[in-house]
Formats: sequence, structure tokens, C-alpha cells
Amino acid sequence: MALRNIISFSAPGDFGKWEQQCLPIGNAYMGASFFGGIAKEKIVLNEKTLWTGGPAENAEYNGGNKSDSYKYVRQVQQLLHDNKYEEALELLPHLTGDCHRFGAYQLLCNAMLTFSNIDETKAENYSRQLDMNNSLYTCSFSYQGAVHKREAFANYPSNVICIRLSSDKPRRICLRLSLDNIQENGQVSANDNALYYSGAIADNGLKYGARFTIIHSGGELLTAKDSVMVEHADSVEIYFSAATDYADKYPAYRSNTDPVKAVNERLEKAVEMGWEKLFAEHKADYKPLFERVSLSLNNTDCPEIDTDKLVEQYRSGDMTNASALEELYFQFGRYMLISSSRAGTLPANLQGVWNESNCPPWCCDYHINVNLQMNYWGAYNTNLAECALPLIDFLDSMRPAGRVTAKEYYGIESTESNPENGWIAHTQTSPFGWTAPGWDFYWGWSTAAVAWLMQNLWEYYEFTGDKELLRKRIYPIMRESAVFYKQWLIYDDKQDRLVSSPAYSPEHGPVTIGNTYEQSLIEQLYKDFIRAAEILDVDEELRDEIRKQCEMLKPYKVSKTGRLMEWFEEDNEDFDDSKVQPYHRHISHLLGLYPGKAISANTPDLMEAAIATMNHRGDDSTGWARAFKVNLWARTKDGNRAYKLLSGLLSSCTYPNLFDFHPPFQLDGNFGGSAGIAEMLLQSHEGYIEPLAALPSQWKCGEYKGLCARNGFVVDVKWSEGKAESIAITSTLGGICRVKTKLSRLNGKEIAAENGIITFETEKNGVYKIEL
Ligand code: FUC
Repeated sequence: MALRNIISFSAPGDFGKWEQQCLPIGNAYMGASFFGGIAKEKIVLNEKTLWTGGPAENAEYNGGNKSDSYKYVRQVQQLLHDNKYEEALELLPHLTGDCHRFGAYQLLCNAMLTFSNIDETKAENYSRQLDMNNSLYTCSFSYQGAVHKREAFANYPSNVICIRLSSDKPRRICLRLSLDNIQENGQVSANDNALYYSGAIADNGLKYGARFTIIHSGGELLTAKDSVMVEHADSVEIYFSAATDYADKYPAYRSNTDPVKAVNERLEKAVEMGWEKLFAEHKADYKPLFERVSLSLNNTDCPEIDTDKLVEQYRSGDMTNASALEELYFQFGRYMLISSSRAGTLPANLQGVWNESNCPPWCCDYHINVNLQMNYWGAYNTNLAECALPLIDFLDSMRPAGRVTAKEYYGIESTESNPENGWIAHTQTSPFGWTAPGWDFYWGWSTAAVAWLMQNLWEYYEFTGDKELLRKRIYPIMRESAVFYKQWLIYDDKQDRLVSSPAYSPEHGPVTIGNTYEQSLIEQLYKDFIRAAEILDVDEELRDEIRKQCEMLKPYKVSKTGRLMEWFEEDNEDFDDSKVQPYHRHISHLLGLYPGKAISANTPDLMEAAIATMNHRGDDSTGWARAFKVNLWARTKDGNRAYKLLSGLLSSCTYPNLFDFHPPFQLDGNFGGSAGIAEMLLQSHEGYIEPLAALPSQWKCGEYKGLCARNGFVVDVKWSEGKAESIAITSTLGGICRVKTKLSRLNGKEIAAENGIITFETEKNGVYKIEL
């Protein structure tokens, strides 16, 4: 019987189809993706901090900011207020950033393994797999009476990638290791059993170092100028590590350490530990994270079908093995988050940590008008909160750069006596504190993006209850963000509300005053900020000011058509709808439904309008937009519709290796889709836990363990005939637990429900069983 959580193929991948066919491993610092070539293998290698752009000696770099843009902002505000629309638009080119030195995430290199003694046309019984249970890549085939095996894992604690090539017959491994697609000016050399690669990125001097140490058993090792050969070995182990001198620290963004030295030290230790110890360390690190959550839909056994066939079957409308693919997709999102986002690293970028190009789509950056947020949607409910720590660090260290943007574009200045007076960033950001608006206003201006990111931070606390982290790390960032918006909002007498202006709803429609995207995100931040300040018992005065402002935001309005308005002026006769795209992928006016909490069963009118909006926007879209809609529909509790979106994501936007595509490949859809499956199975945003909140009829029975609800509850549910049979809740913090359920026995005793909700006190680490 096939094992769960394994992605498998029966043929090698095509080197030219990396997005579709590679199998990725990663330890968040580094990524490696494999094709499973037989006589020749290409391994795409990445180090997450290897970027062009940013500061450099003798280069002007100011995070994209153009000085004194602020004066134009105030003019634009006035013109928009005075209905001088055309004149306002003329000034918008001043509200843009300078694209100079934005940079891009780089490919480190490809490692090429050539097996001189193998004729690939004669290999048999081929298989390659990504075993997510162990985070282990394997490839095996038989050749001339021997079984050849290739394995690899990416160890996070020791920061090393380990590759082993072996055979069950002696002396069968003949290989040459060389590098391909190295960085311009990169130096490669070989010495004894090591291959070294180092240099400095041409445009910013960022130093990098990488090393492969080759340990062979049996046979002979030969070293050429820039390659290492092993002849007739029984097995070969390759230990790899890479580093740069990047540091996420404004303004220099350099660590002043020697990456070559760092890599040498790491590898010396790794070689001393050897394969078995490193693998044990890797499993001890990885498995406790991955195994926290299990999911079985329809209680089916895993079919013995390769993943590409599974995807193909699903795409063709044959749903025989649909649940198997959905489970796999769910866990793949979790696997990718663990592999691309761990404490001490940069957050997962548009492709996580994997990238085969020096000119990747959207620079493989940190887009914050939906993408980076979505990358972390599944972190909390799928029980991987610690994988979100890099996001907190990243946003924290972005603040000094964001203060410069706040000053230049918004006139909000931090001074020595008031050092945290507001920071801001826009649609796209880089690891070098690029916080300016984009170089075209029509995609680049997004004042509320930071407010949106604050939800990701606040939810860390909501789910984990970690008050120390809230106090020390999260609250200061939320506070400075709220302080920014407090100074930015202006009163609009025509609308009688406080507004963010100019406002631009990502990435279509007209420029207006106080659109729903901006107003609703600022409102959610304000509410969360007030709650955070109350919990910490700080900033009473500021809380009051924010509360007053919050009441004046009035983010939502229903249009004559019954839909939630994206633009406040939508029903006005002179509303410019020439740039409105009715089926646009961004659906930014529904952020109050998800991930926000403003629209729920308690606001039936808004809920109805939100549903009308979604019906109007339609279900077809790009990868991440479909994933978004899975979550949105889940929040309406319409499981069947959420399922329709999920099946659209799987059948129309998923490559054979399960990478989501926009196109191109973008991991946000994977992360969002995985989060959406969890959101269908468990919700907790309305003040109580709701298991199976949006269960589709396709998932008649099943079981999950380990999904997380807010306030530190870990939930296991078994269901059949579409109804919960038993629920087990582990309370990691203690406190009151509220559960929406029809089940009526708590730990064997009858418990009465009020409005369908049972309420009970819990003890820290207590387990509570709810049954019929
Ligand atoms: C957003 C989207 C695009 C793309 C880009 C990386 O701006 O509008 O579709 O996903 O991010």
C-alpha cells in the first residue's frame, strides 16, 4: 500500500521544466530542487539571501524613495476632494518609487552530477519521490543488476544539505560533480575532496561562499580544476552548504562576516557528524513539526498512483482519487512552509526559497498586497506558528527603512526624541528595505499593505497566546503601524469619515478617496491594536485616540446592485469605471470576510453583500486568487462552494509536482490553498471554535488531528455522514473554551448548549472529549 504524504513520479523530470517537474527540499536558509536524472542530474541550488540590488559601495541607494514626494500627496488629496480628478491623476507619477537597485533573488548555481558508467536508456524500475513524512528526497532505479539509490535531505539545525548516492552492488558509483549557471565572476575550484564556489555579486558586492565536501567509500577520488570525480565507489556522500554576508539590518544589510569561513566551519562539523547523525538530527527537527497535523479525507487508503497521474486524473474530472490529492496538497503547503521559513531566516518569498533564474518573475520578491500575507495564512491554523517567526523579524527590521518612506511620501517623521513615529511599505519589498511605492502608481501604491501584514502578526498572538512575544516583538511593530495611520488619515467632509487618500485598490479601478481595501484594513489593525494594548495594559491614551478614529473609518457600503463596494464612490454618477475589471483576481474589498473578522454571521447584510460580490467576481482566476476564494467561501460556511474553488485550484492551477501556478509558479497559492482546507475544517474567528465549519458534501467522513484554534486550543475531529462524531480539544493555555457543536457530552458528562455553543473551563494541557 502506498504511504501517505509522498509525492512520486515514475520518470525523471525534464531539466527545462523546473517549475512543473522538480522536487524541492529546503531548510529555509537554502533550497535544492531535483529532477531525478539518471545519467546526468541537475540540482538547482539556492541560498535565500543571495540578492542583487540594495546598498553597495559607490552606489546611490535609498530604498526606492524619491525625496519630498510628500508635497504631491497633499496636492493629490486636495484635488481629489475638489473633484479635479484629471489634475490629480497628472500628479500621480510623483507618488512612485525609483526602480533603481530594487534587485532580484538569484540562483546560486546548478550542481551537475554526471554518471559516466550509466546508459540511461537501460535503467529500469525507476522512481523518484519526495517523502514529506521525513522531508527526504529519493530516486532509485535498477541498472545492470544493481539497484541505484540517490537520497537527499536539507538539515536546518546544522544548515547543510546532504546527498547520498549508493548502490546495492560494490563499485558501481562513478560520478563527476561540476557546477553550471554560476554567478557572474564566481570562482570555482576543487581541492582534495572539496569543491569550492565563492565570489561577490557584481552589482552590490554581496559576498557568498559555497562548498561541497565529497566523502566516498571505496573507489578513487580525483580532483580536476573545477570538478571532482569519483570512480567506482560503493557509495558517495555530498555535503553542501552556502552562505552570504547579508544581514537583515538597515542601512548596510551586511553582517561583516566571512561566508566562506562560515561554510567551511559548518561543513567540517557536518562531515564529522556523518550521514546517519545528520539525518537523525534532521528528523528530530522536522518530524515534530510536520507530524503535528494529520488529515484523512473520506478515510481512503492512499492509491498507488504517481502524483502527476493523480493531478491529471483530477484535471480530467475523474474524482476517484480526489481526496488523496487534496490531502497531499494540504500537507504539501505545510511541508513547503517548514522547508522555506524557519527562525533566523528571511521569510518565504514568492517562490519560497527555490529559484532557477537570475531574473525570476516579480524578482521573486516580497509582494505585500496579498502574496506575503497569504504565504503565512496556514502557519497558525495548521500548527506551524514558529514558521511565522521570520515574518515578524522581517517586518521589524523593515521599520527603519519604512520610516524614511513615511517621511518622504507622507510627511510623517521619526526623530531622535520620537524614534518610532510611523513606518510604511508598499506593494513590493526586498530584503534591502525597499519600502517606497512601486515605480508605477497603478500597481505600486498600497498604503494599507502594512496594516494587512499586521493581521499576520496579531494572529500569532491570538493562536499561541505568547504574551512575551506580543510585548517584545509584535506589539511595537503594530503600535508604530497604528501610529503611522493615525497621522495619515484625514477627515473628508463629503463622506463624513476619516479617509486614506489617495487610495488605490490592488491592482485595478480608479484612484479614489478611502476605498474599502484601505479603510477595512486600517480598521482591523486599529481593533487588533486596541485589543493588544488592553492585554498588555499599555498606551491608554493612544488606545482612546485610535478608538475614536476607528469609529470614523466606516469601511463598508453596499452598492445599489447589492454588492459590497470596492470604491466608496461606486454609486456616484461621475464614478470612473473605465479601469474597473469585473473579474479581476484581486478581491480586496472582501478582506473583512477573510482574513479579517468584520464580516460574519453577526453582520448578515454585509455577508449577503460579500456573497453577491463573490458571485459577481466569478470563480475562475489565477492560482493565488482561487486559493483566496477557498478561504473566503469557507468563511461564508458554504463548504460546497469552497470545495468548488479548491477543485478549481487543483485542476487548473497546479503543476504535476504540486507547485501552484499563477502562471508562473508562485507558492502563495499552495500556502493559501492549504490554509483554506484547514479553514473549511475548523474556524475560530467568531469567539468560539467551530469544527467542520464549511464541510463540503464531498468529504463525507474523515479525521484530522492537530489543527489549531485561537487561544491555544488544538483540535482533533472525527466525522462521518458529514457530521462530527467526536471532538478532542487540547488546551495549551487553559481558560474558557467555547465550541459550536451538536454533540452534547463533555468528558462523559452531559453539557447544555446555548445558541448551539457549549462553554467550559479548561486547564492548561487538559484534554476535553466531546461526544454524542
Ligand atoms: C500581485 C499580483 C500579481 C502577482 C504578483 C506577484 O501583485 O497582482 O498577480 O501575483 O503579486
